[in-house]
Amino acid sequence: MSPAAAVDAPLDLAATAARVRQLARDMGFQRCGISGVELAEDEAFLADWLDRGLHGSMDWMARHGSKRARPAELLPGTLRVISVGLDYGRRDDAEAWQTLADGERAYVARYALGRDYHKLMRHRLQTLAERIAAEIGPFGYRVFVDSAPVLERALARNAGLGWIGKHTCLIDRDGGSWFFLGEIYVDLPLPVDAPATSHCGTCARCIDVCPTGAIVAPHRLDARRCISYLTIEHEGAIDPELRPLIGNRIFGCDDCQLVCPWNKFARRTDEPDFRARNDLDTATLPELFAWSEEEFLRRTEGTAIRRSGHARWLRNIAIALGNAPATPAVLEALESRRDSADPVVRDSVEWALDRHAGTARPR
Ligand code: B12
Ligand code: SF4
Repeated sequence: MSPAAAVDAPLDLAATAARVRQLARDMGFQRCGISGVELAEDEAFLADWLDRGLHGSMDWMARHGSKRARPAELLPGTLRVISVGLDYGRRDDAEAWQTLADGERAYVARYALGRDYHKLMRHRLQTLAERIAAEIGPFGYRVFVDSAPVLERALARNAGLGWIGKHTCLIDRDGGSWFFLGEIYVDLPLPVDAPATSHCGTCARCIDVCPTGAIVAPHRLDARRCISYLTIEHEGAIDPELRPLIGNRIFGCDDCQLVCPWNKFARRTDEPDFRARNDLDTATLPELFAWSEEEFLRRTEGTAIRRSGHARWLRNIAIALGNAPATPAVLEALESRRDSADPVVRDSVEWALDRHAGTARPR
């Protein structure tokens, strides 16, 4: 990182911070705040989480040592972090619950229905940083959107964007938790915001609703049980004991956020890129199970779903079909993939058919 450039007059840091917030709003970010780089308590929590193995097979969470909790180790010279939040809320909770209750339909997490947020946000953050530089002169910075070892929620909490709820998502009292996070690490000693304080109180709805009991204590998530991890991050077969609990969630999970009372205050995004593609908010399991690999790649281009690949997509849908009512369409869909070339898909299909055996399928 190059040092902050010398400018003719000394930089008015308070005015710069105010401009940063204004420019962030102009770029479409609903939230913006500034924090320092001190994360010692969070670092200890992260180390404990990793020691307990709660990250499962996400080895990349452990790989970067202390960099994740020490911004200046990731980018030398970093003094402050500008955190931004971008809404993806849809205000369709009733429809989401209806989908979850309809075993033949597929539930895709709200965040993944539209375009992948990573590129969109990174591009906007880069433009934001360039605009700041155009106004104050060159300075050292780098933008991140879940692209490097960054403790995004802790930084955003310290920047006043919200508090870390018992489900571990960041919640803003004015807008709930349906928003993505991104950051700009900067070498400017900008004035910092006050951290947000917690407003969860005694509410434990997220812990109680979690289908797999993944929130093992307030603020402690066992990723190995989380449906989001199982359907998106986990490779290979899913633990048969957890399969029935997954229901029709084929990519990610939102239950802990859907029950959160603070999401009553969430706004509906008007971001066209976040509109559902391929009717993923209304699709049925047999429809999605019929996608060939070529169709999967074409239809999911530019979305977060594409990265996890066709085989995992089929594995997840096969499990959901095993949890669905044994209708002819469900059974036919499963039969159609009994000879899948992928052993994990085949295993999931057999498991699903076994579940239906005795109900409708003569075996
Ligand atoms: C790994 C990861 C996952 C994993 C693990 C989740 C987890 N809770 O860690 C899995 C795959 C399960 C996952 C799922 C989801 N994720 Co995710 N995920 C991440 C990622 C890459 C890292 C998170 C991390 O650092 N985990 C490490 C653990 C230790 O962190 P933690 O549990 O939050 O603990 C921290 C605090 O709670 C705190 N803490 C807790 N208790 C206490 C007590 C004290 C005293 C103190 C001081 C601190 C403290 O210490 C820790 C460090 O800050 C971030 C992006 C990023 N780079 O940060 C996105 C991110 C967190 N995910 C995001 C999203 C949207 C999701 C899902 C909603 C997607 C979905 N619908 O399926 C789910 C939500 C599940 C859930 N309940 O968390 C968003 C969250 C936005 C928000 N408003 O919070 C992020 C920030 C990505 C982004 N750029 O927007 N995710
Ligand atoms: S995302 Fe789903 S499985 Fe994961 S903690 Fe929340 S409710 Fe539980």
